[in-house]
Amino acid sequence: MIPRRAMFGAPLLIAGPARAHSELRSSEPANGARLTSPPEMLTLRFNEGVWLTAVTLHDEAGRSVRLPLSRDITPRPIEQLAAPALGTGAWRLEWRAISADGHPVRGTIRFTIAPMP
Ligand SMILES: [Cu+2]
Repeated sequence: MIPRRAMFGAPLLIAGPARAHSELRSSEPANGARLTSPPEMLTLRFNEGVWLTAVTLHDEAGRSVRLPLSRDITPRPIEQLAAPALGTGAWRLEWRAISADGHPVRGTIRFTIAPMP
């Protein structure tokens, strides 16, 4: 005889997350990078195909620019975007995507542009 509690708990186990959210594996610029010249491209590499929904760059003064994204609906593990002209200083790239499991995921990459003294 299966205890009543075990039977009750079983569906919860089955309904639990079958897989984890998609993750950002690496980026260029990398988080924490110090660049001596502005990047021409911004690259995000995920562990699996995702639907990128927003990429925004924020400068130290609070200004931000939202990058245009591909209208292609194919999920992609690697996204390469042309960078707008970025000045020196600290930048924060915020990205949002729909994970392969259908859930929203987001992250932040910080980098600094500082020409060689
Ligand atoms: Cu999820």
